[in-house]
Formats: sequence, C-alpha cells, structure tokens
Amino acid sequence: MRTDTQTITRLEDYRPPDYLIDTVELDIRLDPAATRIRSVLKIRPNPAGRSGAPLVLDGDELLFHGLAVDGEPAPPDSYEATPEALTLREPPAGPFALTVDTEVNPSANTKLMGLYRSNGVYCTQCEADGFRRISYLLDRPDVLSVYTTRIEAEREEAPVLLGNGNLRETGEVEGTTRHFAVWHDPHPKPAYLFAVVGGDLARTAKTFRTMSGREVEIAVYVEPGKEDRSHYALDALERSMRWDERVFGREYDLDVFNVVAVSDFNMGAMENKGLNIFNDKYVLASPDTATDADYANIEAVIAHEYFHNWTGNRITCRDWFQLCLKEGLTVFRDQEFSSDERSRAVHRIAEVRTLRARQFAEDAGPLAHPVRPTRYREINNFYTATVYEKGAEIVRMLKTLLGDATFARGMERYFERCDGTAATVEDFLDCFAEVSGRDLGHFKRWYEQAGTPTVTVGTAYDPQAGTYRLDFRQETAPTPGQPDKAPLVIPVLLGLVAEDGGRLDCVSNNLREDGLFVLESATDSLSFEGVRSRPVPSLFRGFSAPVRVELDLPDSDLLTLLRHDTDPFNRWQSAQTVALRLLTALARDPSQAPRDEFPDAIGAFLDRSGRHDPAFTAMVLALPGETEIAQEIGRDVDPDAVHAARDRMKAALGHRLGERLRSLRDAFPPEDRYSPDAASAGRRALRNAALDLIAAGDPAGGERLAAEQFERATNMTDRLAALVTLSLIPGEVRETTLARFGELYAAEPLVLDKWFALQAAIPEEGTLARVRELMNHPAFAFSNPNRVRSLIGSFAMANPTQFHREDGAGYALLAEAVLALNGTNPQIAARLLTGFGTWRSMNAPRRAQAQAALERIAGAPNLSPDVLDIVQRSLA
Ligand code: 0A1
Ligand code: ZN
Repeated sequence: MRTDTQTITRLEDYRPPDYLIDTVELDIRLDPAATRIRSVLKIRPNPAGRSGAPLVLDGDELLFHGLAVDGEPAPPDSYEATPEALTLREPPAGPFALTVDTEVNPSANTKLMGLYRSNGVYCTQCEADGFRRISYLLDRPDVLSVYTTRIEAEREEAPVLLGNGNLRETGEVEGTTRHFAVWHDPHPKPAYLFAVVGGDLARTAKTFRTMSGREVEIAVYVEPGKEDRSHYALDALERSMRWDERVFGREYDLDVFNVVAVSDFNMGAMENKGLNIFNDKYVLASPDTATDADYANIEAVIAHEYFHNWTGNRITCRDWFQLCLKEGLTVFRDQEFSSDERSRAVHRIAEVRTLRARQFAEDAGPLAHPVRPTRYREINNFYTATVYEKGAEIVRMLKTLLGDATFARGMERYFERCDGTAATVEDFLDCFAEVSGRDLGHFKRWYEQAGTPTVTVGTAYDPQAGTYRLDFRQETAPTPGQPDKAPLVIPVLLGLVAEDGGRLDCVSNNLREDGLFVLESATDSLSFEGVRSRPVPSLFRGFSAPVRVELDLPDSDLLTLLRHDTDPFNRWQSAQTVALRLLTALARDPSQAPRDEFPDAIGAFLDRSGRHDPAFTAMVLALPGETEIAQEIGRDVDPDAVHAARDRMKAALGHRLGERLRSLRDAFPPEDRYSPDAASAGRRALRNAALDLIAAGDPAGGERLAAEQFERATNMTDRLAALVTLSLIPGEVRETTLARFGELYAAEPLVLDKWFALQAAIPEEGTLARVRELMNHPAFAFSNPNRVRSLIGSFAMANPTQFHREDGAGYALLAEAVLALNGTNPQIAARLLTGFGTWRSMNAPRRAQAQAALERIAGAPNLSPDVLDIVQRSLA
C-alpha cells in the first residue's frame, strides 16, 4: 500500500506568505469547453515573509497561455508554468503587476471544484482550494485581495452574469452576440470566497432595508419555471438578516446579496461574498415537493451561509486548521437562529440527536480528529461533523461558562478587533479571555483533544444529615495519534428534583445561581446541605457539554424526570435513557421479552401530552436510532440484533399504545392549507410518529392507515411519511405505492432523491438487489452528488443491517461506488467512503469483510488523494 505519496500539511509549519496580492482583476470569457481567463494581479513582497523568495502561484489542471510582468511579456527562462504551479524565479523587489492567461474546460469539470457547468449553468466552487482550478494565484486563506471581475458570455446561453460584490457595469460586446458584466467587491477576501455564475436563471427579489437604513437588493436565482419554489428561501434570508442585526448587531455590507441554486453541488452551500451558491435542495421548496424537514433545512442553511458574511468572510481563517473558527461559530449562530424562530427545546433535541449520530460516531472511530486538527493530507476531508457540530458545541459551552452578557461582549470584541483579518482560534479566545478576565488556556483543550469524554457520576444521600453529594469523574478514550488524554473544562448545568416532582430547596458550596457546576479536573464532587428528601439529579441540562454521561439512576427516577423535570431537554433525555437501556439489553440477549413498564410510562406521558408541544411529544415517541444503540454497545456489534431489538420495542409500544396513538392522530387532523411553520410541522410530526408506531404494532392496520394517508395527502410531508411507513411493511401495497410515487414525481429530481433514499434504507435482504437495480434507473447518475448521496449514501449511512451484511455484499457495493467516483469526483468518493467509519466496532465476521473491502480500495490503482487519505486512516 502506498503511504508516502501525499504531503502532510502541519499546523506548526505555518509561515506567512512571501507575497501579498492587493488586487485581482479578472476577465473571464465563458465558453462551454474553452473558457479563457485573464488575471491581473497587483503583487508586493510581504514584509512578514522571506525577502527575495521566488513567487510560486498555485494551479490545478490549468492550461497556461501566457505571462506578462508589468505589462511586458515575461522571458521564457524567467518562469516555469505547469498545470499545478506558476513560478516566477526572481520577482521584482517592489510592487509589480502580473498578467496571466489561462484556459479551462468547464464542461469536462466533473470534480465540481473550480469553474464547472451544472445543468447548463456556469458556476464556481472555490473553497477550500478550487480557485487554482480557474487561474494561478496564492490560493490560501491569509492572502486577502480586492477583486474586480468582468464576466463575458453568449447572451443567449447566459443572460444572467453574477459576481462578488456590487454590479459596476453591463454591456454588449460590439459586433458579437456576447455581453458582459463587471462586478467589484470592495471587501478584501481570500480566493476561496470568489465566485461567478452565468446562465439562464429566473430571479425572485426584494429590497431589504438595513438597520442603518441602507437598501440592499436581495435575490434568489433558480432554474426558470421554479420561481414559485424560491419564496421560502428569500423569506428565510430576510429573517436571517434581521436576526443578525438584532442579536449580534451585524449589518450587511454590500448593495446586493444573491443566492443561486444549482443542481450539481458537492456540499450544502457556499458563502461566496455577496454571491452564495447553493445545492438546489437547500433552496427549492413547495408544499408538494418539500417536507417540513426540507423547509427547516433550507431556513438553517440560508441562515448559515448568510451568517458567514461576518463569521467567515469579514473575519476569515488564517489557515485551514482554523476551519472551526468560521464553521463551528457559524453553526452555533444558525442553531441559535433556528431556536429563536422555532421551538428552542425541540431544536436542541434535534441538534443533539444529529451530534450523537454523526459526531460521537466519528469521535469513536478511526477518523476521529480534534476540532482543530494539527495535520491533514487533504483538507476537503475535514469538513466534518467534528469541525462543524462539535465546533458549535464548544462555542455554546463558552457562552454557558461566561454567561450571556460576557459572551456577547466577547463576540463584540471579536467583530471589532478581527474585522478584515485572517484570524486564529487563539485570536477568538483572547477576546473572551479579555472581557471575562479569565484564563481560557484550559478551556482551549476542547479544540485540541479528540474523542468524546465520558463523565461518570456517583450519588450519595444521607437522610439523617440532610446531605447529598455528586461525585464526578471524567475520562476520554484514546483516539488516533492521541493515546493520553487530559481533563477538560466541562460545564454541568444541573438541578435536583424531589421524588414527588416538587422543588428541592437546598444549598451547595459550589454551584452558580443558574445551576452551573464546572468540572475541571479528572474527579470532583459537589455537596448539598439541607436536603430534606432523596433527590433525583437532573444533570447536563440542555445538554450543557458534548459528553457521554454514566449515571446509575433507577428507571423509576428517570421516569420521575420525564414527568417533572423543568428542563425539557432532560425530560426527553430521561425517556431516551430508559429506552436505550432496554434496547441494549434486548440486543445483547434477544431471549428477553420487552417489558410493559416503558410503554406504560410513555402511555402516561401521552395522557398528559395535552400540556406539551406536539413536536416535543413526537420526539419522545421516537426511539433512539440503531447507530446510537450500536454506539452504546460499543464493540462486537451485531447490527441485526440491534435492529431486531428496536423493531420489537417499537412493536411493543405500538401494540400497547395503539388506541391512544389513534386518538392522538384524530386530535390532530390534517390541516386544509399547508403552512411550514414550526407549530404546524410539529402537529404533522406527531401524527406521523404515531402512524409509525401504530404500523409497528399492527402492520395490517398500519398499512391501511398509511395507504389512506398516502392517497389523501395534500403535502409532501404527509405523503412521504406514509410511504416511509409503507416501506417497512413488505407486500403488494408497498410495491405498488412505491411504483406510483416514482411515476408521480418522475420529473422532480429532488423528490426522486427521497424515493431513492427510502428504498435504500429498507432493512431487508432484498434491498441490495433493489439498490443495484436503482443504480440503473434513468434518473440515477453518478455525476450528480445528490443522486449518489440519496441512493448509495442512504444505503451506507441509514441501513445498518444491509450495509453491514455479514456476507460483505453491502461493503462491496459501497467499495464499487467509491471506485466508480474516485476518478470523476474524488470529494464525493471520499465522503461516501466515510460510511465505513464504524467498521471496527462491528463483530468479527463483519470486521473481516469490511477490512477486506477497505484493502481492496487501498490497493486500487490511481487513487485520488481524497480517497487515499480516508482509506489509509480507516485502516490505520
Ligand atoms: N463553507 C461551506 C461548506 C463548503 C465547503 C467546501 C465546499 O466545496 C465543495 C463547498 C461548501 C459551508 O460551511 O457552508
Ligand atoms: Zn459554513
């Protein structure tokens, strides 16, 4: 196996650039196969760099056409041009202008990095290092330049021409059928925020008046004919802009803000300055084609990209090790926005579910890495749940530790001090250390140490003395490259609940008024006095730290919390903990019979559910997922046993609670008019969670209900939920309904994605053949990342029993797909490959199969750096 073919980039090797580029003037002549780019760079030596060093500009698969220095053609021996670099051997000692001509082929660009065509629309993707696929440049985030971009194209092919910044000029190219637009972005930015778009696009727009009274044209561009699906995104954008003004005091800083939806995109969306480019799945929404979850995602992604304007663009990253500086912080900001716009408690539960399913799993496997890694071979492989979601949890912990007011002052200082700079995690933390007067050196370990800490808690109650003690111990298991772990600063928000649910008035030596206890060492204790009855501890309220908690409370105590805790997160968590205990026991020993206590407790909860938000009740009804059960088991996992345990528990719940669930559904009949607001979505979520359980307890009855809901549904949320329920009940009805759905939405790629995904997730032996057949479906294409993710990604990530088949056929399928994509789109290939992330926790026969599949990939010829990096780390 090759091990030394890739260079490793290390954080400790960071050096400032030898040259700075003050301005970049681009002239881009769009053409499907031969786009020409002329770039004029105003360059000067960086006083902080090495003087007299050669100038090495980055390139990637570029066709070089010519070079001039200060307007004079450069002599051939003064430089070297390869597709990967342009080196000027002895650059002038002072400022100079470099003019470079390059050519690229957008139609042949299947990697979807740099300039490419999606459905006939020219677009770009430059993060992390895609600019170098357009023209030679110092393609690193600490080189900030002012960009002016002239874009030229055939008017008929590309009537819309968009760039970063403000529009300066438009016109015809005389004597031709071509036209042009000139865009100027006054804010210096790194190359990864550069973008252009050219195509036939339909525009929906409105005027936004900023807090200081400036008028900004905000617009969403989509494929013509889909304008009616762009309104929700535009509305979400307007709400995001208002929220950032109100909550963070951040005002938008250009005259226009454009969002463009494209159908081929490697990720979710991209925050290019003033010109966000989106995967169309995070823009297009109509009640008939998008679910409530889609609407919520659109709102969150629109907000996320917009919030980057300050956390990412105005303040960018010094180097890619600092990725969490913009991503963790921006995820935190979009989560806060969604929590304000929707139900905070329900949103928090959803965040934690995602974190556990994705990030905890990553942290427990061979790809575990710190939120701020210290080395990488391929940066594109570090857009991970750890950098994003755990990164957001770190910011949230900072807020919890410092308190809202101090946190707000820290953010204010960060915006003031670091505006216009390429910053580091240290710069960020310094602002909070200064305003709080605290040393955050220890806290910083969260950025440096990988792995999910486990906090074990013991309790001791002395009724005679009226004292109560909580004994905490924290531990983090070794992760790749980090065998020894140090204690972290762990904020524990807690409260004590009386057994009868009443308040327990007691005093503690070491508890902040709002119930915060900070665990800073490996072990520590917290004592209470004046405790008149045995307390039930409610720990890590609101999930105050991204840790696993081990606490041996009897189920009855947990059910007390489900009933009485004032913290909604822990009300939900306590039911999950009981369920998880039962599920792991059942998975380990299938001879057990599910007992009735849990269904009865959920039944009692439902009887009181009139007091709850329906969305919250729906969350309580959803059992922990198979991934979470597998994580709890930890090693030698048998995914079939996990699945069977969960299935039996669902059936038991459905069986025991059938009547109540049916009357719950009756209490929330479908609404005549669809509205995507959180309250309506919550009612639909509850109806559909009930349907899911009813069908588990009574498949024949559930099938009838679901088939009826499918027919009558007036929106995609209810129709898809019915189809998901049906997909779990083998038989004629399922097959005919699936076929009908496929025909009904044959012309809707984003809806077909849901259809692909749900079929790939059917936990039955026949699914492998079904997936193979769907790979030949006319709507499936390896060239479209959404199709690949929906079919292959869903199979690998959402169908544990079939992906981890004991015969290895699931692994073989994924390996095949990875190799099929390795050459054309390495980013997507590498991301798919992370589906193997949990292979080491499987039981022996599966481990052997997974290892063999990974080794086959590792041994394949011409592996991309992206795939090579993941496969090697997975096997290490
Ligand atoms: N910065 C974007 C994520 C992103 C990263 C790389 C990309 O390349 C294909 C695209 C987007 C975000 O956080 O939304
Ligand atoms: Zn982001």
